[in-house]
Amino acid sequence: MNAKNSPVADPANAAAPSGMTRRQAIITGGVGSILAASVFPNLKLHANEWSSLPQAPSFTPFTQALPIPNRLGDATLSPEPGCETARCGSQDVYHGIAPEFHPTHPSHHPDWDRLPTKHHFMEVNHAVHQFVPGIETPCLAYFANGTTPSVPGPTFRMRHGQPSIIRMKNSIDLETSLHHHGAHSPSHSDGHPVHYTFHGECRDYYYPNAAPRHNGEQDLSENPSTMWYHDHGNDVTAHNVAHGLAGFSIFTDSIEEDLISRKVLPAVDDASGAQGAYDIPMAFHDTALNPDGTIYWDPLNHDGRIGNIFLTNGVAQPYLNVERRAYRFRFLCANLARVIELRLSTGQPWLQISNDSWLLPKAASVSTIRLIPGKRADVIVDFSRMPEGTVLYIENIMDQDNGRKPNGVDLKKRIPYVQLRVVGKTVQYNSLKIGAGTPLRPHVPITPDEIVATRVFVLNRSNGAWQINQQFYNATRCDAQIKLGTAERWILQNKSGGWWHPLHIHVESHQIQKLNGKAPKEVWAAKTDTSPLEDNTQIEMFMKFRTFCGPFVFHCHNNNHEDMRMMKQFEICGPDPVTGATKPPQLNGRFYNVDSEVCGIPKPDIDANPHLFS
Ligand SMILES: [Cu+2]
Repeated sequence: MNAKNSPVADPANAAAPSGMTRRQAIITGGVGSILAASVFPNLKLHANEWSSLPQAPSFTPFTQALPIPNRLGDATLSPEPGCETARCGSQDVYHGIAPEFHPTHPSHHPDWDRLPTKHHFMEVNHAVHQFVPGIETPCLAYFANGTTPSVPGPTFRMRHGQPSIIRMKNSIDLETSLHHHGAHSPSHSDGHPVHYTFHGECRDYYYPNAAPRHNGEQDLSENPSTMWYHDHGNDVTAHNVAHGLAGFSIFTDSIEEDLISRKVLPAVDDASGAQGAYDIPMAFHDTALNPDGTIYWDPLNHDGRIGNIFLTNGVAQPYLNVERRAYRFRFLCANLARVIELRLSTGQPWLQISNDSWLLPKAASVSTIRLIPGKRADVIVDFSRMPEGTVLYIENIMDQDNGRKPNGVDLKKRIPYVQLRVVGKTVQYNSLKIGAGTPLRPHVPITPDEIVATRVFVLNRSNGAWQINQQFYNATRCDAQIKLGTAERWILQNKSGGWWHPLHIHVESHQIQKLNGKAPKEVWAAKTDTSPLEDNTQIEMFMKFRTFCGPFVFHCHNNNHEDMRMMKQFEICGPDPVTGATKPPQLNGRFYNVDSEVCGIPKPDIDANPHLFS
């Protein structure tokens, strides 16, 4: 085992608030403990989270094959989405469906329905999974159509022009909200933290899978490639993600299909429709286990959870057999707080082809790839010149031992995450026609003359928790009212005293203009959805807000920081159909009430989220 094993410190014996033992707090888990922790924000129990972790169990790494999550299959949904008995408040689908689902809605464009809508079903429930070989660990998982649960969950497959509906049923005792990270989705379907479901409730997530419109035309430069989904429940995101609620979402369109047909990229699917053999998603996630095999979870840790077991697709340090040809790897950093910097153990550079959801304008050769929590990068790796029997590793060379920030790149502390074994005698030179500089997805820059507003957001720390502009997140407050169809300049400053914050903005990509006053490096210069707010960093970005009205959030993607209030809500406001003036923010349920009158949809169809806004 190559992981660093620290001395065991029994978390049950550490200090606890209000007479409660730490063990009681941990056993309580979930919402109860988080609320207890919120009452004592000044507790500083975790100056060094790493040293308080249970010792990692010993096992032999690279004995388990890298699992590839199954594709989320189609389902027959009954009742039909949007029908009488699938309305908000109904027994069947308590939260109904986005108003944009209805063809009479002003945002619903006819070309959304070019292909028939796909229906899917997933349930969140308890499961048991072997993160470490031989150790049965209780966790949470997404169950697809009654099949065996997997961690990560089943991979969404979506295509431009083909809407998808995922009916999500919550069968656990914490609230859940499904966030489709990097997607351009209606507010109702975006996984806003207060659009949650309780135990026994269903919500229909409607994804038009349409590109935003730019000057009236669909902007295909905005179509995504590699997204992911994860839980975003209010206050419990970190808990739910740490316990298994995350998965991949892979999107294709005509541009991507053209690249595949010209052999610039490998096929996404194999002949059976399963994940292609040369297109491999890899979700990296660090965890820690208690001696009894349960997931170590400290609800009082507001700094950011760091683990000492390194999972790829839910398995600690697996291996992957690769043929002597080129592969596409889709990397996802699904850690809560750990920043990783990936390199090949041979020192061979990566050919990076995407940043977050979007293919780059041109493929770029990079020696390492730094991924902050929430971030993705796709790469091409060519094994054709490696002899059969070669063994190499995807390794993390970023050292980090607490939730504050990494210590820096340290080759002496590198940790191999995945072992790659080159197999087969057939050499397939030039299996892909791609190299540094190969054009991929065209990029449409937002220009300064399009900007109608500038906003400044300052990230800061207060009483052991996290603020933006000296405010804790409040779901009933609109922090930015944005006019539909406009572009804005946002300036984000990290003044939180030496902490790093991966900053994720929902619903639209953002285009970094300056990072600490300088132009960003090539692979960051087009589109991104999660930006690195390192200590004392300032990022200036342009964003355009299109298609969907309603409330969305942006937040730190260190999920513990996010739950401890480093989040803000913005609302995209459309024109009043009578006066033409921009409607003021209505927030959550009330917004949909107003809009339902506009488009003629009966009010019971909409989501008033009565738990919070009765
Ligand atoms: Cu943060």
